[in-house]
Amino acid sequence: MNTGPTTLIRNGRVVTASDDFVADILIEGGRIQAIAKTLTAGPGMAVHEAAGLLVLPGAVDVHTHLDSATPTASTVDDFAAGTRAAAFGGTTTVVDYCTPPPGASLMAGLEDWHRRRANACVDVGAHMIVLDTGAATLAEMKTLVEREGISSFKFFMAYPGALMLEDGALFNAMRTAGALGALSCVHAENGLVIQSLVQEALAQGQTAPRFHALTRPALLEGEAAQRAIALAEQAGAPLYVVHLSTTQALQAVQLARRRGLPVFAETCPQYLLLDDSVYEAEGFEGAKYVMSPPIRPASHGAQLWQGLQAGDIQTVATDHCAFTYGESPHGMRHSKRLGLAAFNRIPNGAPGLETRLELMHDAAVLQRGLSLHRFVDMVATAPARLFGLFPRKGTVAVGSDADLVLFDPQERWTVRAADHHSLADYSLFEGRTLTGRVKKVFLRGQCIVDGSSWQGREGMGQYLPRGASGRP
Ligand code: DUC
Ligand code: ZN
Ligand code: ZN
Repeated sequence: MNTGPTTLIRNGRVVTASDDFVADILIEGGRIQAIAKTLTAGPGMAVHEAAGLLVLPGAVDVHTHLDSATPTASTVDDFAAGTRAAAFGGTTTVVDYCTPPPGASLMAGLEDWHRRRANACVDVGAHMIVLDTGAATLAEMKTLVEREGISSFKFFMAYPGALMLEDGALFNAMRTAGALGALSCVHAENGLVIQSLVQEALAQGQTAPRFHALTRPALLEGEAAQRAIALAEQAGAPLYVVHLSTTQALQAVQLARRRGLPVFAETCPQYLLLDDSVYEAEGFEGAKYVMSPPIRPASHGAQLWQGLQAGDIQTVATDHCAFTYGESPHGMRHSKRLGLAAFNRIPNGAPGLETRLELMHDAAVLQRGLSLHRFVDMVATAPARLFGLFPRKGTVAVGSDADLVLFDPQERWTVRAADHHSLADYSLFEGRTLTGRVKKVFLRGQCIVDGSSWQGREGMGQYLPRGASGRP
């Protein structure tokens, strides 16, 4: 039950995936109560003037890894730090990947995830990563969907011996997910061939960060995406390709969609806005960009923009999986320096939660002429719809949660990691000047960000049980 103050947001330009109008918004009990040309402020109401600002739905990031550990490394952002960073960037809903510890059941993994997410500052849901397809695991998938509101699963086609499902298991997992009305999310890279290339590179003494990218070629993402699509078609399951980064994978998705298959794709700002020259940086600097899939040659980014424009890529998420570059003050376990001796030991992942909305406004709307509607759709509405959160999240409508962003479309500013709230000590976009800035953020009617002032609270984020996923 939300008992937030009655609030009036006045004279803002409300932009959703389909509408654009100037109005007042009345918020009561954490929900949008009324939207009208003119609403009158009552006694004791908090009034926020939004003339000249866009009023956007709180953004929805459906790909994060907060407080997430592997045997050798842990992400530096826990739920408190990561979701505070999200809020400052206008993201009020996060769907995070729950990785069950090796040997643990999915339910045990979920319990542990709930313990870790308890200090979240924005609302959070979970996808479950499935590492085996024994009968007990398949039965747990059903419980997760029907009882716990977890309606999407991630399957890895990479990392043999650790996370990868071989094709038979992948097919079984997809069939189970599809029958439950859940969405199968795949990490599409051919893990076995990559393993060979990595071993070969290391044997030749090729240990620098750039070999991470060279041993994960684009072709192997395309092949895996194609295979995932074939297996999902055979399983009768909708499919969502996460962090899609290549022309080849995009073409596979486009072909499937033209055939009418329920295949969806997500990309991330780093694949749209950076190119593989980042790996030529001095010394160990390239480690900042070690993530999987890696940053690709520029021609791929150009194709991804076309895919977004054409609607073949539906969502832009971050894959926020933050490590520090330096060792202090958070310690070696959180640092890219774990891989100083060899690229395959560099923790995989990068920060991004705080900058997605502003980067995409600048790059998509101002630089490439995509509409404001399309921008809102890719960062908020489409992810909410695909992952069973709409219309509670992802739009501005009477009855929806009052998760709102007041956005100045004209303010110019420069990205600096030093100004960020993530505990990561670098940004992939350091020094980039953007136009458009988040000014105020409301979570269920409570103003949690006011300029540079934090007004939220750890633990105020609620768990979001989700409905059926995989329906656009
Ligand atoms: N895949 C992800 O989605 N995130 C981090 C690393 C990876 O391989
Ligand atoms: Zn992945
Ligand atoms: Zn990820």
